[in-house]
Amino acid sequence: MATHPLDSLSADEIRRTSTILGSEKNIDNGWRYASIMLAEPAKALVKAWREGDPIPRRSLSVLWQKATNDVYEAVVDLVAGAVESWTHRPGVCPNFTLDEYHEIDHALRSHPQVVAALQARGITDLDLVLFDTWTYGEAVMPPQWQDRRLGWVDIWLRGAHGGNPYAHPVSGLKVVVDMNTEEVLEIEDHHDLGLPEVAGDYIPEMIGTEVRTDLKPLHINQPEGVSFTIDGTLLRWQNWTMRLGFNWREGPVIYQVSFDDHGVERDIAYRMSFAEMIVPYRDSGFDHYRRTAYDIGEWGLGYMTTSLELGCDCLGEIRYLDAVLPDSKGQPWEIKNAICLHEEDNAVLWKHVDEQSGAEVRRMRRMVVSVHATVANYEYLVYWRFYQDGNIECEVRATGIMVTSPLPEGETSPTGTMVDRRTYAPYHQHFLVARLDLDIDGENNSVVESDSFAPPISASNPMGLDLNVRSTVIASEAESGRDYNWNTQRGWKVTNPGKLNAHGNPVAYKLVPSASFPHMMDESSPVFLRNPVVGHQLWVTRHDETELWPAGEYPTQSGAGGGIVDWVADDAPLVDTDVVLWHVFGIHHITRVEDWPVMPADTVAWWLKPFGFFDRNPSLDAPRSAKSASCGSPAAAGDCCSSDAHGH
Ligand SMILES: [Cu+2]
Repeated sequence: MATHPLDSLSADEIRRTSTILGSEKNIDNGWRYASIMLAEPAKALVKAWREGDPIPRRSLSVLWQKATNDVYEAVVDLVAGAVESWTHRPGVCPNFTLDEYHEIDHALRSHPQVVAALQARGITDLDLVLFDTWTYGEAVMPPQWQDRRLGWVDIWLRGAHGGNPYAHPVSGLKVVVDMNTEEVLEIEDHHDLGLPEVAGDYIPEMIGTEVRTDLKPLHINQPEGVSFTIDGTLLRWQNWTMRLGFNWREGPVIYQVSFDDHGVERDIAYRMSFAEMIVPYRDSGFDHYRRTAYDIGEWGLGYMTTSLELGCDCLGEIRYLDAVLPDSKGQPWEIKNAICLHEEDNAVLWKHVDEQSGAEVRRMRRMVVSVHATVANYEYLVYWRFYQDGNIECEVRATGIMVTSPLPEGETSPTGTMVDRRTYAPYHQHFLVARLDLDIDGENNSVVESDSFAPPISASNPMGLDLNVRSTVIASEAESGRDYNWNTQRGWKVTNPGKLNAHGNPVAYKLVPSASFPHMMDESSPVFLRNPVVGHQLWVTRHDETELWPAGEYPTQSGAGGGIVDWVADDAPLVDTDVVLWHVFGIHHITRVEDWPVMPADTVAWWLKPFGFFDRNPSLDAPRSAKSASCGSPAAAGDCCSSDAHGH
């Protein structure tokens, strides 16, 4: 039973949705569900909702008829038990589903022509073969099949049973399939560069690596329990309160984030999530030219989320939340331990050592909300972290196995790094788009770009020492595509012009972008035209319930345009209004040999930091460490530090 309008759909609600649609719309086995998720009530309704009020419950389904490829969106009122809307969406292609992925694998395994093509290359043990279905962008779809639900299938070969499934690319061989009929439309046999003898395995037992035995156990215990509470989906920790959701597309969604500022509950964000991920491979070769994965819109970060294991994925006193998602028949399935909640020690929060008062030091603790997603060869580890000083950090780690390709003996590639014998890993980029619906002390916010600069030497600045900050209001959507500027250490503040802090300045949170990179694409190229959102590192839009997917609502098989560029076209004013930030960040992956055969996690992060939101350091209430009776004593300070009267 839902206890709040933002609670994600339960297994019962997913089942009820497909039951109602089944009877009202005759949905049978000729149909598939791409998704069923909570149809979120409008923000104003959620904010006005009080405990005890009726809870609106609606689901949003996307489903299609396999025989005709016709796509429908259905809103089901779960309280009334009736279909509320049923909308035909011509010309769009819904996300691919896990069920289809497995069915295509099954079909190709026994397809005579596919088996023969593999045999021609000396591949006879089908148990070693992995069929990896990808979706297309419209620009690279074969023209005769533009109206189909079309998959192209990469083929990989393990070196041994149980070995790395992505060890050996079967290069030059792709299968084009109709996802609805499971029909093989074409076997593209472009070239055969053989199977170089690569060292592609990484499991110690398989490769005889001697694993070190001198790593001592590291235990993280909280004998008195954790400092946070989880009540349904409501998480409280120290001064923070937030609500957690989960859906097939975005994975975790963090709602209604607020901070208790000396008894006053102050809003910071209404909704934060990852809205899209775009991974173009920057290599025009036959093996790679179709690779532009939209892992969120095409496949779903939620669908790709994997169960976490205590002691392996997460260390310490962990609380897990399970996730419930629909399969392609509209039936619920569960991801056990999908979201990990725990506290972490993170060294020192603040400290000063003084001759008279001694050392005053606080340990930094952070509340972490994390998920892991396995998207075919890659894993993405997502960490939302909340700190005692009001900071929010969003970190993403990429690990897993890189896509590789063989080359003729003696050749190298200008678009990749040699990582093994006759084998290179193409350069690629992982763009992520975070959707940040911030509400800084309410909805009337403005966004200010902040640049540092050095004014010229003048009478008032004779030594040229001065450093100033210039603030530029992003006044309307048309001017909202903004780039990071290293030369000015640019950041973006979301301010509330109607709410001043004790020092007379509008309260604000600052987006500190430290994981940004330029797109480096020709702006006339299909890859850029299909996802112009990567053209800038920040976009700002006026809040609109319907604007959720910045690279298009249906990016699968999409062409040019859609999403953010359409939304900013009306140039809505952005001053003193409800704003949404879209932050583009990620990993510019110039592949390394050390990333092979399994990639050590590459880590990027950005921050939301209070900037005059509080009147001073909000973490003065952080307690001293329990065991640190000696930490604060002047004697202890005198022992270890000589008196130093100079400030630095
Ligand atoms: Cu990468």
